[in-house]
Amino acid sequence: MPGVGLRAWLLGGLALLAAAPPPPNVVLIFADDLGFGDLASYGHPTSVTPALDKMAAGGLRFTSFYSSSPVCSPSREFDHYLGVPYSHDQGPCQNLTCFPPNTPCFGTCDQDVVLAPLFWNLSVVEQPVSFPDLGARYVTFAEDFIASCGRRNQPFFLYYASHHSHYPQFASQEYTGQTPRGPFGDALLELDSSVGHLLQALQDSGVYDSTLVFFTSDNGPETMRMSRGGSSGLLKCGKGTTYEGGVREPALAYWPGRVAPGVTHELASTLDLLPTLAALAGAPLPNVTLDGFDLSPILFGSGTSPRKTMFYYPPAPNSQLGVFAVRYGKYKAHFYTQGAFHSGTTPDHDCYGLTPLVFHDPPLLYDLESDPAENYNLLDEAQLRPEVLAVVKEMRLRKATFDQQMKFGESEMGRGKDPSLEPCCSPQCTSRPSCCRCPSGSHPT
Ligand SMILES: [Ca+2]
Repeated sequence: MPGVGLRAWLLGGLALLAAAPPPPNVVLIFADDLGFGDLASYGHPTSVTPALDKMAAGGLRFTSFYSSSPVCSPSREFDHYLGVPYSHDQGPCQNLTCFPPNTPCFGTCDQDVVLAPLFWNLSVVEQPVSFPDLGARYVTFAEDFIASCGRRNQPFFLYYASHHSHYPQFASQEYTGQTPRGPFGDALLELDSSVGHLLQALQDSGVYDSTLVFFTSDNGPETMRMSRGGSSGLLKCGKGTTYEGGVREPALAYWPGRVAPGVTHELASTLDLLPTLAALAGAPLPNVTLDGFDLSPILFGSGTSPRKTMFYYPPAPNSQLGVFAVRYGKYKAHFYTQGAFHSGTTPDHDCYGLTPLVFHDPPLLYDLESDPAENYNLLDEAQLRPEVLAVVKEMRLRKATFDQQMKFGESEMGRGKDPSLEPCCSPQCTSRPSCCRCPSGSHPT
Protein backbone atom coordinates (compact mmCIF):
# COMPACT_ATOMS: atom_id res chain seq x y z
CA MET A 1 0.00 0.00 0.00
CA PRO A 2 1.73 3.18 -1.11
CA GLY A 3 2.35 6.01 1.29
CA VAL A 4 1.73 4.18 4.48
CA GLY A 5 4.30 3.68 7.19
CA LEU A 6 5.11 0.75 9.40
CA ARG A 7 1.99 -0.84 10.71
CA ALA A 8 1.46 -3.70 13.04
CA TRP A 9 -1.20 -6.33 12.68
CA LEU A 10 -0.55 -8.04 15.82
CA LEU A 11 -1.93 -10.17 18.44
CA GLY A 12 -0.02 -9.88 21.62
CA GLY A 13 -0.20 -9.83 25.35
CA LEU A 14 1.48 -7.81 28.01
CA ALA A 15 1.20 -9.28 31.45
CA LEU A 16 0.59 -6.47 33.90
CA LEU A 17 2.01 -6.45 37.37
CA ALA A 18 -0.48 -7.60 39.94
CA ALA A 19 -1.39 -5.13 42.68
CA ALA A 20 -4.08 -4.89 45.33
CA PRO A 21 -6.88 -4.49 44.36
CA PRO A 22 -6.13 -6.26 41.10
CA PRO A 23 -6.54 -4.16 37.98
CA PRO A 24 -9.03 -5.35 35.37
CA ASN A 25 -8.02 -7.25 32.26
CA VAL A 26 -8.23 -5.47 28.94
CA VAL A 27 -8.95 -6.92 25.52
CA LEU A 28 -8.45 -4.30 22.81
CA ILE A 29 -9.76 -5.38 19.42
CA PHE A 30 -8.80 -3.39 16.34
CA ALA A 31 -10.44 -3.82 12.96
CA ASP A 32 -8.66 -2.54 9.87
CA ASP A 33 -10.19 -0.09 7.36
CA LEU A 34 -13.59 -0.80 8.87
CA GLY A 35 -15.90 2.18 8.41
CA PHE A 36 -18.57 3.91 10.47
CA GLY A 37 -21.29 2.18 8.44
CA ASP A 38 -19.95 -1.38 8.36
CA LEU A 39 -21.49 -3.03 11.41
CA ALA A 40 -25.08 -4.13 11.78
CA SER A 41 -25.24 -2.11 15.01
CA TYR A 42 -24.24 0.99 13.01
CA GLY A 43 -26.92 0.43 10.40
CA HIS A 44 -25.43 -1.78 7.69
CA PRO A 45 -28.30 -3.77 6.17
CA THR A 46 -26.42 -6.92 5.10
CA SER A 47 -23.43 -7.25 7.45
CA VAL A 48 -23.65 -10.28 9.74
CA THR A 49 -22.00 -9.44 13.07
CA PRO A 50 -23.76 -11.28 15.93
CA ALA A 51 -20.88 -11.09 18.45
CA LEU A 52 -20.36 -7.36 17.88
CA ASP A 53 -24.14 -6.87 18.04
CA LYS A 54 -24.02 -8.51 21.46
CA MET A 55 -21.26 -6.12 22.55
CA ALA A 56 -23.26 -3.17 21.19
CA ALA A 57 -26.45 -4.24 22.96
CA GLY A 58 -24.77 -5.06 26.27
CA GLY A 59 -22.13 -2.34 26.22
CA LEU A 60 -21.58 1.32 25.42
CA ARG A 61 -21.77 2.28 21.74
CA PHE A 62 -19.96 5.48 20.72
CA THR A 63 -21.25 7.69 17.89
CA SER A 64 -18.46 10.31 17.99
CA PHE A 65 -15.35 8.18 18.32
CA TYR A 66 -12.33 9.21 16.24
CA SER A 67 -9.19 7.49 15.08
CA SER A 68 -6.04 9.56 15.48
CA SER A 69 -5.36 9.46 11.73
CA PRO A 70 -7.11 8.57 8.45
CA VAL A 71 -4.43 5.93 7.83
CA CYS A 72 -3.00 3.21 10.13
CA SER A 73 -1.19 3.83 13.40
CA PRO A 74 2.11 2.82 15.01
CA SER A 75 2.99 -0.48 16.63
CA ARG A 76 3.67 -1.48 20.20
CA GLU A 77 5.81 -3.82 22.25
CA PHE A 78 4.65 -7.13 23.65
CA ASP A 79 5.64 -10.09 25.78
CA HIS A 80 4.07 -12.53 23.32
CA TYR A 81 3.31 -11.93 19.69
CA LEU A 82 1.73 -13.70 16.76
CA GLY A 83 1.06 -11.88 13.55
CA VAL A 84 2.05 -10.21 10.31
CA PRO A 85 3.99 -7.12 11.38
CA TYR A 86 2.59 -4.92 8.62
CA SER A 87 -0.28 -4.81 6.17
CA HIS A 88 -0.89 -8.14 4.46
CA ASP A 89 -1.18 -6.38 1.07
CA GLN A 90 2.46 -5.25 1.39
CA GLY A 91 3.63 -8.39 -0.39
CA PRO A 92 2.59 -10.09 -3.65
CA CYS A 93 -0.83 -11.74 -3.31
CA GLN A 94 -1.99 -12.59 -6.83
CA ASN A 95 -1.27 -16.33 -6.57
CA LEU A 96 -2.38 -16.73 -2.97
CA THR A 97 -5.71 -18.16 -1.83
CA CYS A 98 -7.96 -15.73 0.05
CA PHE A 99 -11.16 -17.79 0.09
CA PRO A 100 -11.06 -21.62 0.15
CA PRO A 101 -10.97 -23.88 -1.58
CA ASN A 102 -9.22 -21.96 -4.37
CA THR A 103 -10.45 -18.38 -4.87
CA PRO A 104 -7.32 -16.29 -5.40
CA CYS A 105 -6.86 -12.98 -3.63
CA PHE A 106 -8.38 -10.01 -5.44
CA GLY A 107 -5.72 -7.84 -7.10
CA THR A 108 -1.93 -8.12 -6.99
CA CYS A 109 -0.91 -6.20 -3.85
CA ASP A 110 2.66 -4.81 -3.58
CA GLN A 111 5.22 -6.34 -5.96
CA ASP A 112 9.01 -6.90 -5.76
CA VAL A 113 9.00 -7.35 -2.01
CA VAL A 114 8.94 -10.49 0.16
CA LEU A 115 5.72 -12.44 0.61
CA ALA A 116 3.83 -11.56 3.81
CA PRO A 117 5.44 -13.39 6.76
CA LEU A 118 3.80 -14.82 9.86
CA PHE A 119 5.86 -14.08 12.96
CA TRP A 120 5.69 -15.96 16.23
CA ASN A 121 7.56 -13.68 18.61
CA LEU A 122 10.83 -13.01 16.75
CA SER A 123 10.70 -15.94 14.28
CA VAL A 124 9.11 -16.18 10.85
CA VAL A 125 7.13 -19.42 11.05
CA GLU A 126 5.42 -19.27 7.65
CA GLN A 127 5.98 -17.28 4.45
CA PRO A 128 3.68 -16.51 2.75
CA VAL A 129 1.17 -16.55 5.57
CA SER A 130 -1.88 -18.68 4.79
CA PHE A 131 -4.78 -16.22 4.88
CA PRO A 132 -7.55 -18.82 5.30
CA ASP A 133 -5.78 -20.24 8.39
CA LEU A 134 -4.89 -16.91 9.98
CA GLY A 135 -8.12 -16.18 11.86
CA ALA A 136 -8.15 -19.57 13.60
CA ARG A 137 -4.47 -19.20 14.54
CA TYR A 138 -5.05 -15.81 16.12
CA VAL A 139 -8.05 -17.12 18.03
CA THR A 140 -6.16 -20.16 19.37
CA PHE A 141 -3.23 -17.97 20.42
CA ALA A 142 -5.58 -15.56 22.20
CA GLU A 143 -7.59 -18.31 23.84
CA ASP A 144 -4.43 -19.95 25.17
CA PHE A 145 -3.17 -16.61 26.48
CA ILE A 146 -6.43 -15.82 28.26
CA ALA A 147 -6.63 -19.33 29.74
CA SER A 148 -3.01 -19.18 30.89
CA CYS A 149 -3.50 -15.81 32.61
CA GLY A 150 -6.79 -17.03 34.08
CA ARG A 151 -5.12 -20.08 35.64
CA ARG A 152 -2.42 -17.92 37.19
CA ASN A 153 -4.91 -15.26 38.26
CA GLN A 154 -2.75 -12.74 36.44
CA PRO A 155 -4.25 -9.54 34.98
CA PHE A 156 -3.54 -9.19 31.28
CA PHE A 157 -3.70 -6.90 28.28
CA LEU A 158 -4.53 -8.51 24.95
CA TYR A 159 -4.31 -6.53 21.73
CA TYR A 160 -6.12 -8.30 18.93
CA ALA A 161 -5.68 -6.55 15.57
CA SER A 162 -7.45 -8.27 12.72
CA HIS A 163 -6.60 -8.01 9.03
CA HIS A 164 -9.90 -9.31 7.78
CA SER A 165 -11.68 -6.12 6.74
CA HIS A 166 -8.56 -4.79 4.94
CA TYR A 167 -7.84 -5.46 1.25
CA PRO A 168 -7.43 -8.22 0.09
CA GLN A 169 -10.24 -9.59 2.22
CA PHE A 170 -10.10 -13.29 3.14
CA ALA A 171 -11.82 -15.91 5.27
CA SER A 172 -11.60 -19.59 6.15
CA GLN A 173 -13.81 -22.23 4.55
CA GLU A 174 -16.28 -22.00 7.42
CA TYR A 175 -17.18 -18.38 6.63
CA THR A 176 -16.73 -18.29 2.85
CA GLY A 177 -19.96 -17.63 0.97
CA GLN A 178 -21.93 -17.27 4.20
CA THR A 179 -23.14 -13.66 4.00
CA PRO A 180 -25.26 -11.67 1.54
CA ARG A 181 -22.58 -8.94 1.48
CA GLY A 182 -20.05 -11.03 -0.47
CA PRO A 183 -16.27 -11.21 0.18
CA PHE A 184 -16.17 -8.20 2.50
CA GLY A 185 -19.13 -9.55 4.45
CA ASP A 186 -17.57 -13.02 4.74
CA ALA A 187 -14.29 -11.55 5.99
CA LEU A 188 -16.17 -9.38 8.49
CA LEU A 189 -18.15 -12.42 9.65
CA GLU A 190 -14.91 -14.25 10.45
CA LEU A 191 -13.64 -11.19 12.34
CA ASP A 192 -16.93 -11.13 14.24
CA SER A 193 -16.64 -14.83 15.04
CA SER A 194 -13.19 -14.21 16.54
CA VAL A 195 -14.78 -11.60 18.82
CA GLY A 196 -17.30 -14.27 19.85
CA HIS A 197 -14.47 -16.71 20.61
CA LEU A 198 -12.66 -14.12 22.73
CA LEU A 199 -15.82 -13.41 24.75
CA GLN A 200 -16.31 -17.16 25.25
CA ALA A 201 -12.68 -17.57 26.36
CA LEU A 202 -13.22 -14.85 28.98
CA GLN A 203 -16.29 -16.74 30.22
CA ASP A 204 -14.43 -20.05 30.31
CA SER A 205 -11.60 -18.55 32.35
CA GLY A 206 -13.92 -16.90 34.83
CA VAL A 207 -12.72 -13.37 34.00
CA TYR A 208 -15.77 -12.14 32.08
CA ASP A 209 -16.76 -9.70 34.83
CA SER A 210 -13.25 -8.39 35.39
CA THR A 211 -12.39 -7.62 31.76
CA LEU A 212 -13.00 -4.52 29.66
CA VAL A 213 -13.39 -5.44 25.98
CA PHE A 214 -12.99 -2.50 23.62
CA PHE A 215 -13.59 -2.71 19.87
CA THR A 216 -12.83 -0.08 17.23
CA SER A 217 -11.12 0.43 13.87
CA ASP A 218 -7.91 2.17 12.81
CA ASN A 219 -9.30 4.34 9.99
CA GLY A 220 -12.19 4.66 7.58
CA PRO A 221 -13.11 2.40 4.66
CA GLU A 222 -11.01 2.00 1.54
CA THR A 223 -13.75 2.77 -0.96
CA MET A 224 -11.33 2.49 -3.92
CA ARG A 225 -12.01 -1.25 -3.57
CA MET A 226 -15.65 -0.56 -4.43
CA SER A 227 -17.98 -3.16 -2.92
CA ARG A 228 -14.92 -5.02 -1.60
CA GLY A 229 -14.06 -2.04 0.58
CA GLY A 230 -15.88 -0.98 3.71
CA SER A 231 -18.59 1.64 4.16
CA SER A 232 -18.58 4.94 6.00
CA GLY A 233 -22.37 4.89 6.07
CA LEU A 234 -23.78 8.40 5.96
CA LEU A 235 -20.38 10.00 6.53
CA LYS A 236 -18.43 11.77 3.77
CA CYS A 237 -15.49 10.02 2.00
CA GLY A 238 -13.26 7.45 3.70
CA LYS A 239 -9.66 6.37 4.28
CA GLY A 240 -6.96 8.94 3.71
CA THR A 241 -9.21 11.99 4.03
CA THR A 242 -9.98 14.28 6.93
CA TYR A 243 -13.70 14.18 6.21
CA GLU A 244 -15.70 12.31 8.82
CA GLY A 245 -15.61 9.03 6.88
CA GLY A 246 -11.82 8.93 7.15
CA VAL A 247 -11.56 9.01 10.91
CA ARG A 248 -14.92 8.56 12.65
CA GLU A 249 -15.20 4.93 13.65
CA PRO A 250 -17.48 2.41 15.26
CA ALA A 251 -16.45 1.88 18.88
CA LEU A 252 -17.87 -0.44 21.53
CA ALA A 253 -16.96 -0.71 25.22
CA TYR A 254 -18.14 -3.93 26.84
CA TRP A 255 -17.78 -4.78 30.50
CA PRO A 256 -20.84 -6.47 32.00
CA GLY A 257 -21.66 -5.10 35.43
CA ARG A 258 -19.35 -2.10 35.10
CA VAL A 259 -20.13 -0.31 31.82
CA ALA A 260 -23.86 0.32 31.53
CA PRO A 261 -25.45 -0.57 28.18
CA GLY A 262 -26.33 2.45 26.07
CA VAL A 263 -25.26 4.90 23.39
CA THR A 264 -23.00 7.87 23.91
CA HIS A 265 -22.61 10.89 21.62
CA GLU A 266 -19.68 12.18 23.68
CA LEU A 267 -16.43 12.97 21.88
CA ALA A 268 -13.73 10.28 22.24
CA SER A 269 -10.69 9.01 20.35
CA THR A 270 -8.18 6.19 20.08
CA LEU A 271 -5.78 8.78 21.55
CA ASP A 272 -7.75 8.40 24.80
CA LEU A 273 -7.26 4.64 25.12
CA LEU A 274 -3.78 4.84 26.69
CA PRO A 275 -4.72 7.28 29.47
CA THR A 276 -8.00 5.42 30.06
CA LEU A 277 -6.44 1.96 30.30
CA ALA A 278 -3.54 3.25 32.39
CA ALA A 279 -6.02 4.77 34.84
CA LEU A 280 -7.97 1.50 35.03
CA ALA A 281 -4.78 -0.47 35.62
CA GLY A 282 -3.36 2.03 38.10
CA ALA A 283 -0.30 2.26 35.86
CA PRO A 284 1.79 5.44 35.62
CA LEU A 285 1.65 7.38 32.37
CA PRO A 286 4.81 7.72 30.30
CA ASN A 287 6.74 10.94 30.83
CA VAL A 288 5.74 12.52 27.52
CA THR A 289 3.12 15.05 26.45
CA LEU A 290 -0.06 13.08 25.73
CA ASP A 291 -2.98 14.33 23.64
CA GLY A 292 -5.45 11.88 25.17
CA PHE A 293 -7.83 11.90 28.13
CA ASP A 294 -9.10 9.37 30.66
CA LEU A 295 -12.56 8.37 29.41
CA SER A 296 -13.67 6.91 32.76
CA PRO A 297 -16.47 9.50 33.16
CA ILE A 298 -18.10 8.26 29.93
CA LEU A 299 -17.49 4.57 30.58
CA PHE A 300 -18.83 4.61 34.11
CA GLY A 301 -21.53 7.24 33.63
CA SER A 302 -20.15 9.77 36.08
CA GLY A 303 -19.86 12.71 33.71
CA THR A 304 -19.20 14.11 30.29
CA SER A 305 -16.16 13.55 28.13
CA PRO A 306 -12.98 15.36 29.15
CA ARG A 307 -12.27 15.62 25.40
CA LYS A 308 -13.76 18.80 23.91
CA THR A 309 -11.67 19.10 20.76
CA MET A 310 -10.51 16.73 18.01
CA PHE A 311 -7.72 17.67 15.62
CA TYR A 312 -7.62 16.03 12.19
CA TYR A 313 -4.21 15.18 10.80
CA PRO A 314 -3.79 14.42 7.10
CA PRO A 315 -2.13 11.11 6.13
CA ALA A 316 1.26 12.84 5.76
CA PRO A 317 1.26 15.64 8.35
CA ASN A 318 3.72 18.49 8.05
CA SER A 319 4.50 21.39 10.31
CA GLN A 320 3.80 24.07 7.69
CA LEU A 321 0.12 23.22 7.20
CA GLY A 322 -0.55 21.74 10.64
CA VAL A 323 -3.84 20.00 11.24
CA PHE A 324 -6.34 20.06 8.38
CA ALA A 325 -9.50 20.35 10.46
CA VAL A 326 -10.74 20.91 13.99
CA ARG A 327 -13.83 19.63 15.76
CA TYR A 328 -14.89 21.63 18.79
CA GLY A 329 -18.12 20.51 20.41
CA LYS A 330 -20.62 19.96 17.63
CA TYR A 331 -18.80 22.15 15.11
CA LYS A 332 -16.11 21.14 12.63
CA ALA A 333 -13.97 23.54 10.61
CA HIS A 334 -11.97 22.42 7.56
CA PHE A 335 -8.93 24.63 6.96
CA TYR A 336 -7.56 22.31 4.29
CA THR A 337 -9.25 19.56 2.30
CA GLN A 338 -7.76 17.03 -0.08
CA GLY A 339 -8.95 13.87 -1.80
CA ALA A 340 -7.28 10.46 -1.37
CA PHE A 341 -6.88 7.53 -3.76
CA HIS A 342 -8.04 5.25 -0.94
CA SER A 343 -11.38 7.11 -1.07
CA GLY A 344 -12.10 6.81 -4.79
CA THR A 345 -15.04 5.36 -6.77
CA THR A 346 -18.01 6.82 -4.88
CA PRO A 347 -20.05 9.57 -6.61
CA ASP A 348 -18.52 12.27 -4.40
CA HIS A 349 -15.63 13.90 -6.32
CA ASP A 350 -14.34 15.65 -3.18
CA CYS A 351 -13.07 12.23 -2.07
CA TYR A 352 -11.07 11.35 -5.20
CA GLY A 353 -7.31 11.00 -5.30
CA LEU A 354 -6.89 13.69 -7.94
CA THR A 355 -8.86 16.26 -5.94
CA PRO A 356 -6.09 18.67 -4.95
CA LEU A 357 -5.17 20.27 -1.66
CA VAL A 358 -7.33 23.35 -1.10
CA PHE A 359 -6.81 26.00 1.56
CA HIS A 360 -10.09 27.38 2.90
CA ASP A 361 -10.15 30.93 4.23
CA PRO A 362 -12.59 31.27 5.84
CA PRO A 363 -12.76 27.58 6.76
CA LEU A 364 -15.66 25.31 5.77
CA LEU A 365 -17.82 25.06 8.87
CA TYR A 366 -20.30 22.29 9.64
CA ASP A 367 -22.61 21.45 12.52
CA LEU A 368 -21.94 17.72 12.90
CA GLU A 369 -24.95 17.18 15.12
CA SER A 370 -27.50 18.44 12.60
CA ASP A 371 -25.35 17.64 9.55
CA PRO A 372 -23.04 14.65 10.18
CA ALA A 373 -22.57 14.17 6.41
CA GLU A 374 -20.86 17.57 6.07
CA ASN A 375 -23.18 18.77 3.32
CA TYR A 376 -24.10 22.29 4.42
CA ASN A 377 -21.39 24.88 5.07
CA LEU A 378 -22.70 27.23 7.73
CA LEU A 379 -20.75 30.09 6.16
CA ASP A 380 -22.79 29.69 2.95
CA GLU A 381 -25.95 30.73 4.79
CA ALA A 382 -27.44 33.98 3.49
CA GLN A 383 -27.64 35.48 6.96
CA LEU A 384 -24.54 34.71 9.01
CA ARG A 385 -25.41 34.21 12.65
CA PRO A 386 -23.20 35.89 15.28
CA GLU A 387 -22.55 32.57 17.05
CA VAL A 388 -21.25 31.09 13.80
CA LEU A 389 -18.77 33.92 13.39
CA ALA A 390 -17.69 33.43 17.00
CA VAL A 391 -17.14 29.73 16.32
CA VAL A 392 -14.92 30.50 13.32
CA LYS A 393 -12.80 32.78 15.49
CA GLU A 394 -12.55 30.10 18.18
CA MET A 395 -11.58 27.44 15.62
CA ARG A 396 -8.81 29.59 14.17
CA LEU A 397 -7.42 30.16 17.64
CA ARG A 398 -7.54 26.45 18.54
CA LYS A 399 -5.77 25.41 15.34
CA ALA A 400 -3.09 28.08 15.73
CA THR A 401 -2.47 27.19 19.37
CA PHE A 402 -2.33 23.47 18.68
CA ASP A 403 -0.06 23.79 15.65
CA GLN A 404 2.30 26.04 17.58
CA GLN A 405 2.65 23.51 20.40
CA MET A 406 3.06 20.47 18.15
CA LYS A 407 6.58 19.10 17.87
CA PHE A 408 7.15 16.94 14.79
CA GLY A 409 9.34 13.86 15.21
CA GLU A 410 11.80 12.59 12.63
CA SER A 411 10.04 10.92 9.70
CA GLU A 412 10.53 7.15 9.70
CA MET A 413 9.52 7.09 6.02
CA GLY A 414 12.14 9.75 5.34
CA ARG A 415 14.91 7.38 6.44
CA GLY A 416 14.62 5.55 3.12
CA LYS A 417 14.43 1.87 2.19
CA ASP A 418 16.73 -1.10 2.71
CA PRO A 419 15.48 -4.33 1.06
CA SER A 420 17.89 -6.42 3.13
CA LEU A 421 15.74 -5.64 6.17
CA GLU A 422 12.66 -7.31 4.70
CA PRO A 423 11.76 -10.32 6.87
CA CYS A 424 12.88 -13.58 5.28
CA CYS A 425 12.29 -17.10 6.63
CA SER A 426 15.46 -18.23 4.87
CA PRO A 427 17.89 -15.43 5.74
CA GLN A 428 20.87 -16.85 3.83
CA CYS A 429 19.05 -17.40 0.53
CA THR A 430 20.43 -15.47 -2.41
CA SER A 431 17.63 -14.69 -4.85
CA ARG A 432 15.59 -12.28 -2.77
CA PRO A 433 12.76 -11.55 -2.53
CA SER A 434 11.44 -14.69 -4.28
CA CYS A 435 13.53 -17.16 -2.23
CA CYS A 436 11.92 -16.06 1.03
CA ARG A 437 9.31 -18.77 0.94
CA CYS A 438 8.76 -21.43 3.62
CA PRO A 439 5.67 -23.56 4.06
CA SER A 440 4.25 -23.89 7.54
CA GLY A 441 6.17 -26.38 9.66
CA SER A 442 9.41 -26.03 7.65
CA HIS A 443 10.72 -23.77 10.35
CA PRO A 444 11.11 -24.46 14.06
CA THR A 445 8.39 -22.89 16.15
CA1 LIG B 1 -6.10 0.60 8.25
